[in-house]
Amino acid sequence: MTTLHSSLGPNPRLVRMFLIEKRIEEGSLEGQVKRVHYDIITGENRQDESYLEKNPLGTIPTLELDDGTCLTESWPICEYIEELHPDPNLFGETAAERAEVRKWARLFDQEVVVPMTMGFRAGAGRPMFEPRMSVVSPEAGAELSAISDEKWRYFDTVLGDSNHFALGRFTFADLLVFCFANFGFTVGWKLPEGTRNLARFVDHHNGRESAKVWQDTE
Ligand SMILES: N[C@@H](CCC(=O)N[C@@H](CS)C(=O)NCC(=O)O)C(=O)O
Repeated sequence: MTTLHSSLGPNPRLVRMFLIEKRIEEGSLEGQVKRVHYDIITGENRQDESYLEKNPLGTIPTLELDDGTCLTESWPICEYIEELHPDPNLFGETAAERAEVRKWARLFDQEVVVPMTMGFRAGAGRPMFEPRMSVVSPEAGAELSAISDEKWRYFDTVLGDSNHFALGRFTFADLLVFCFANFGFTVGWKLPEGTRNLARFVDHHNGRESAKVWQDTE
């Protein structure tokens, strides 16, 4: 059986939401995917030797296939799932559509996710992350958080009246943005002032069945 090594946090929750959108939720469809939980607050993911063999970086998630192959990095894991389960389509039907979805996902990943997560690790997340990795100074962290907020504003503008970043329908790009907004909410961040389109977008997608993963305690 395929195993999803999972935890708190936006990356495993992105994959979990993706599986649910594909209706491959744990326990359904003959239990296609089993979920194993790690406590990332205590750093269990970086202490468990058997997990480090699956993912030497120690980060979560990892998707372990039946034959023992371990896939890491949330976005490629989602693309792998899409290839095996093309319906409902979440990355685009044609090469041009996929380029459009990946464009928004890539922009968001680089422009928002990188400064937001680095800013978090240097600020509120410092006690958890400083023993695990290089973390920038609190001042640099505050600057990165401000840069990320500026980019959230850009995403608010490009979203406009729509609830979708690409193709006029729900795609991986929406899922990525939704997960990182929710990650922010869980660590006391708020949408930057004036980002009404994003507030409406989050509210809209909160209605999805898959969004319930954000109510879990694990
Ligand atoms: N680029 C990776 C990031 C994975 C990542 O940073 N996961 C977080 C949880 S959202 C984690 O493992 N945090 C605990 C740690 O780094 O020890 C991905 O896309 O999966």
